[in-house]
Amino acid sequence: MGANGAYDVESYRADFPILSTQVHGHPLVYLDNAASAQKPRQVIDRVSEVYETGYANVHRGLHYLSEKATADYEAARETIRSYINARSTAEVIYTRGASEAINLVAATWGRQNLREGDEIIVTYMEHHSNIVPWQLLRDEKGLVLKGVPIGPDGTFELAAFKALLTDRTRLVAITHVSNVLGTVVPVKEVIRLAHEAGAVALIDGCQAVQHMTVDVQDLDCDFYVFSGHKLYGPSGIGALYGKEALLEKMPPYQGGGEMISSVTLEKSEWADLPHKFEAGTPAIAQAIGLGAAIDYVKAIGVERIGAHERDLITYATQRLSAVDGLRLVGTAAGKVSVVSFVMDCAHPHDIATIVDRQGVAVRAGHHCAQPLMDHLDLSSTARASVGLYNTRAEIDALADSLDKVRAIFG
Ligand code: C6P
Repeated sequence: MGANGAYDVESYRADFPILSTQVHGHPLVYLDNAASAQKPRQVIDRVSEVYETGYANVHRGLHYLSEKATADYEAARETIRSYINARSTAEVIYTRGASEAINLVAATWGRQNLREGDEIIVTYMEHHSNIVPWQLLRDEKGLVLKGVPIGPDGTFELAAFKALLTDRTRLVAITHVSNVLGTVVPVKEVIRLAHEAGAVALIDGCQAVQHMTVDVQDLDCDFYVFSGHKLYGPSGIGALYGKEALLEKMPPYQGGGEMISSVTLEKSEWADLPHKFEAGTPAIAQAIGLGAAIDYVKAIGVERIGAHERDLITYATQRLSAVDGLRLVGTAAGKVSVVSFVMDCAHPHDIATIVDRQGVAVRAGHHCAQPLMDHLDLSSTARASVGLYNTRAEIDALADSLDKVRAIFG
């Protein structure tokens, strides 16, 4: 494996034990990577190694294992910092995932800084995780939540976004990549415009960090969130990036061990960043596993992964467009990683069930993006989403299995 030379998909596939399993008597074709990616041997082994030779609670013990676990856990934080180019590890908060990271910002920065009448801008293609926390806060504080409409092909229109910015806009909370449409939002420009309007910008990078280089300093975002499990790491771990100056002023999210510097019954004082936001025993092995996952992705090169996936998406777009009665949902220029579609002969749930019988895993439903479904006048879609190990032959297997759907329902 190396960052130079040909993209050796077969050797990467060999790193993922699950890819050699069979489903319903067929080789597994895993095309549900946007929901959660599979794990390479390097991550599985690293997590096992932690439990077998290096596990104890972190930041608490003076014994060898606690010191080792703490060093490995903090080394993984440095790996995340370097991956997204944060200035300092003080700006990298471990969370359970993107959802918790957004809830953290809503409950701390949002509760502290937003007042009645203040406006938050999201888009119609947000995941529920980047809508519901703001609705909860809106209802508590009397805020206004506005949604940027999306073009019929899934394009993010900057003009529509600009039209919603006002002098009451305090927060712009926008996905980097849509989990349903694959649309890539020009977040750098969105952030610049948000700042120009005096607003803070939060970017949901759940569907971006595994497909493209993310440089939070270059983007100049105030907050950036992602989950480890879509980045080939364990579930139960993710990260919140926040600018240090903002994090410093924010109150803690949860109270408990680890997030304090001193406690009396009268009052408590908070630990320094990033620990102020990390109450309780954290997901230790998962964090170290996420570090291993990032090392794995970096060794291949995220830009090379992205190029491989773009080729697959172009190919899938061609193959699926040729399936009789199939309509693609989301065809914005420059889209990445997912292909959503509907068929005139079958409900998406039926599609997912039939293709599963051929060993092909896709997701069907509203994909936790109901406002988008309403916006596009759909109840659900089927969605194939690719990862670093998928192949054109697997896209062929999907297309062939869709012919079976047509044969059964058409
Ligand atoms: N989308 C999908 O199948 P969590 O569950 O916290 O790890 O991630 C939530 C989340 C937030 N933002 C975006 C853009 C997402 O895609 C997701 C998760 C999965 O599309 C599961 S619903």
